[in-house]
Amino acid sequence: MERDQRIEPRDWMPEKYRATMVRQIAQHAHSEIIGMQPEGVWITRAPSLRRKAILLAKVQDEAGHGLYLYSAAETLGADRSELTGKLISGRQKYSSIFNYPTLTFADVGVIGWLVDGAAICNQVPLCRSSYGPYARAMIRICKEESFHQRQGYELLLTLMRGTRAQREMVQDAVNRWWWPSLMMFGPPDADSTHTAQSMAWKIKRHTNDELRQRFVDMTVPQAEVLGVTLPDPDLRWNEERGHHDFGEIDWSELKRVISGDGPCNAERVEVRRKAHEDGAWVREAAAAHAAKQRAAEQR
Ligand code: FAQ
Repeated sequence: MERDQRIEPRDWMPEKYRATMVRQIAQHAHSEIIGMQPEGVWITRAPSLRRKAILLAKVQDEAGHGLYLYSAAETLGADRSELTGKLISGRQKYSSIFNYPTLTFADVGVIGWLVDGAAICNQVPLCRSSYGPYARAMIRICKEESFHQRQGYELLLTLMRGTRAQREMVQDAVNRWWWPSLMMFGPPDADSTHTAQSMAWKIKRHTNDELRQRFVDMTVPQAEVLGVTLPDPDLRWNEERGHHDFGEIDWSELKRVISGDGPCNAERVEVRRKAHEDGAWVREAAAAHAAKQRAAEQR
């Protein structure tokens, strides 16, 4: 680790390193798959063909990221169906952010701007994560997330040039998504169970608080260009620190949402469970086809 070498699937690694990587990659994959839901429900209600095509492409990308990440977890010996089972039974987590509802089409723009913005901030350093397959997956994923972030910002710019009602819709969405976006980076460093070990193993390259600060600094000027107010009266530039100060995050809300009691947790998991069950025949058909192919090859 000290030599900053990449760990590859066949290399020796401490069992705890393997378990940590499976946990993080699985949580990340689950987040991508569950993360299709809040925006997915707007595909049929997109205001134009162009917006529908863009949103469809974005949600498909998220499915791709999820499958890509499950493959990375499989290189560590994890079993994909077991991981899905753990998600559905609540034994594995996914990002807190996807437990909030999308009330208007402006939410689609704000998810692109803030949620994908936070995801990029967190994931660009993960391109240098010590586990090879994960780090390489991050390169492609970050490129696509960057397109997602831009489409969200462009959507919001368009709405902000529209009517007063449209501008109010954007501001309302920003008000609802700002604090949950800051929570995406995880608990404060002092309360983070895994940061010290994951930093030592170079899985994580920055702490939760460092990345959260980077996100705030990056987002404030973007909010100014957009013409929206970030809902934090304590948000101001601190000349001495060279960073923005910001208000106290409601950590009890993050704890509640992570432990399953957010506004949409039950619905998100239920939709996933039903999709998995409805897809059983596809998995059975694929397995039967593969068995037939194998039998034909042996003849
Ligand atoms: N939500 O000790 P730490 C996306 C858990 S982006 C839920 O600090 P760690 C793209 C944590 O797992 C979102 N749980 O943990 C997209 C641990 O629980 P455990 C996904 C959280 O791992 C955009 C406990 O709290 N991105 O999907 C959260 O060192 C738009 C203690 O925390 C990734 O997963 C949370 N916010 O740091 C898709 C990035 N925060 O397992 C669709 C990769 C913490 O002990 C639409 N992951 N927890 O029971 C990471 O970088 C890290 O895992 C952190 C957490 C930074 C998330």
